[in-house]
Amino acid sequence: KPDRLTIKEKLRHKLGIGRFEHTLGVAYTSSCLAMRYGCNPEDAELGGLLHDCAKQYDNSTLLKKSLKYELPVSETERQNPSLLHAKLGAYLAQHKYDVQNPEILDAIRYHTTGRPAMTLLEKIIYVADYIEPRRFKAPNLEKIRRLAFVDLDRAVYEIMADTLDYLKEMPDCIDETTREACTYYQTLFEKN
Ligand code: DGI
Ligand code: FE
Ligand code: FE
Ligand code: FE
Repeated sequence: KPDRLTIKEKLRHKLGIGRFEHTLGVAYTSSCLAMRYGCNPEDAELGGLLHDCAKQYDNSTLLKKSLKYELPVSETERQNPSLLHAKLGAYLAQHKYDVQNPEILDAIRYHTTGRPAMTLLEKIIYVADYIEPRRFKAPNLEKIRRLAFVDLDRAVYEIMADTLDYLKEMPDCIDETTREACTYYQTLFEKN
């Protein structure tokens, strides 16, 4: 089983101090949300710790490594390689940090775009990434921080809506999965 302290130690050196602090924030926030919603808090913490483990690479390195490990790279990802830190992160979590739980790997893989019908753990990491205490200057942060502990699906939806709103000036850079995810959660809340 991957050792959390060893992982933390590695990440502290790999990520800058700011990103490492963000990472710890996501790990602890994920663990809290897991307690609230009945998910395994250690899985959530591990997913949170590793969600940005590929975030330190620049665009050309992200692209190069993704191709080297034969990860599927869409046209949007080729144009916006920063998106790849999620997929590459899932790959590295499995092959360099020895995480084998597929649910944790998917939570890392989809933490940037989200996706339709996310699992509980996926939603937890996705939301924790947005609300962790070190995050500032995101729209509606206070409201979403509270909402996250009241209605997790609604929090996912609000984050997606704000993200899409932020990206609408550059529609070409919106990933298909981001779009599908947003449509899915929009429909979910229009029905209710
Ligand atoms: O890695 P973090 O900064 O902690 O957070 P993240 O992985 O959720 O990345 C957030 C950024 O990703 C945010 O600036 C919005 C952007 N993003 C989300 N969906 C898409 C996207 N960027 C592009 N180009 N396309 C998307 O579909
Ligand atoms: Fe990220
Ligand atoms: Fe995010
Ligand atoms: Fe993050």
